[in-house]
Amino acid sequence: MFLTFFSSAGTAACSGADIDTEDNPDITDSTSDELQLEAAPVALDKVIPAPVSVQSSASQTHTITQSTVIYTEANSAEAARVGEYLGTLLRPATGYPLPVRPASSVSSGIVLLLTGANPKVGASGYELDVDPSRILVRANTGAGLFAAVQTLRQLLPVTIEGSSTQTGPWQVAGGHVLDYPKFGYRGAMLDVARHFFPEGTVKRYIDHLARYKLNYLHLHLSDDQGWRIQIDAYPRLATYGGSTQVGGGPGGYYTKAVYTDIVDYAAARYITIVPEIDMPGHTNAALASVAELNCDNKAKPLYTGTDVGFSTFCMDAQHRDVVVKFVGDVVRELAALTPGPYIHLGGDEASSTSEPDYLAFEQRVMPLVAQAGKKLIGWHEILKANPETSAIPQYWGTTPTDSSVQAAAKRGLKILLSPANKAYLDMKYNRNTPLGQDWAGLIEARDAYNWNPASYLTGVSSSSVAGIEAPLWTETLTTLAHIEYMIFPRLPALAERGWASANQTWDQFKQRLAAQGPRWKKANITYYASPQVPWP
Ligand code: TNX
Repeated sequence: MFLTFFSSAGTAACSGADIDTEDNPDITDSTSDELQLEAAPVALDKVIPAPVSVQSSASQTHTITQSTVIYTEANSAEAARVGEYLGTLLRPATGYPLPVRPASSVSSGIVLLLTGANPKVGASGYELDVDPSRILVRANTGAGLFAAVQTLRQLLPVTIEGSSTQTGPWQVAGGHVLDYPKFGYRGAMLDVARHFFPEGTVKRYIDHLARYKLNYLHLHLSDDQGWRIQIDAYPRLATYGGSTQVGGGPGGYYTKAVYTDIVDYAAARYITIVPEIDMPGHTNAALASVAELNCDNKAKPLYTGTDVGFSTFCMDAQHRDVVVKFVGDVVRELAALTPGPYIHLGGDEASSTSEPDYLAFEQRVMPLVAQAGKKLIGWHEILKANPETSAIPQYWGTTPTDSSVQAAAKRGLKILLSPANKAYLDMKYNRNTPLGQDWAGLIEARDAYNWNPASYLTGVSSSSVAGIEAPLWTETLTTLAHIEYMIFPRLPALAERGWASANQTWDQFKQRLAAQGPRWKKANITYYASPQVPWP
């Protein structure tokens, strides 16, 4: 099913094509094209994800100027931090000082308040009021203010994405927005195991998620090809198990300090990291690093191919306690690095683990997550082992009907939706896409948008859906440009599915999506210029 497409140097490729994005005209690298200034400000309903409700007041345009001040809720360090984040977004292109000060009045400037919001906005939403005298944001939480900031960013001209001073005017359309998310979990995954990506790439990925109001980043930290997180109890996991990747490149791993830095960077953007250690399959890197996890007590060789399903922890009578202790140690160290509520223990494609061993393994390791004070997420195969109702199975099938998922929902479990033929960001867009895979089908921009998470699964009601997550597996991806090419424009389509209440049509959405293209260009973000989208 899985072929090796690339060496990590991007040279070797099978299927006849040498695919290097540098030379591939199909991969739009950003250029410094002159971008045309739009005369009218961006309409309030033209943002992604679509807000819950919008009332425009055409005559009420607000202009941000040299003397604009960002006022934030007095006595709230958190509101001040969001104000500072907004200032950091707006200063480069405007060239304005945009100082951040405690709000005493709400009558001028950009005002971020943690009081007076319509209760409907809940813990993640916001209200935005724009008139000539001020831009007023009200929310109940920092997360709500932060979401409003992302809306505001999209309401400003494309040139706001510039990294040096651009010509204004910096106008924002007048009116009122009331906005809050449909689902609590809106995520993306990055596989840093098949290819390792350095801290800077992960942070940029986080910035991309933040733009579209996603609030979870699942990091796939281990697989057959690499173990990417320092674990003090077993240092060789990272130093040896992390020393290669698909294609044989040098791999890498995150020290605890670097990982914590990523967690903090995400938290400052209201994104929670969900760390995954995949098991009992997808474990060759661990089996290569810790000999006693193998039935013959011999460390496996490192693996740099792209097969799946060949590795397993040993669950025979002599090894099961060793294996369970190993998992417990790893989970404890991981939990200590994780302020968020979830630890993901994988559980997929364990085709080298016998059914009884799989059940015995899961029944012993699943409780370790609760013992470490966290909740379990696992690929939906864990449902075979009857996890407790606080566990979240992540559905990655390609059909809407799955009896184990239906039964789980009936028992009260919430399901996280990642149907591979809709939400997998590593699937090719079309037959000629130079990157990615096609085992779950081809996913064009429209396909990523055209489904409804609330009613997708047969026999599972909307109230049993935790949310959606868009996984990016990286067997074929080696650079930031590759990552961006695969996520843009599908990530915003999926983000809207996780956030928006109204089920807009593709024809409505594609117009808003088209308007993002010039922003990506201006921000030097690589994307796939899908022919389905009427780019300006
Ligand atoms: C299936 S989805 C996998 C991954 C691969 C991916 C490639 C899932 C839980 N397992 O191991 O990387 O397909 O698309």
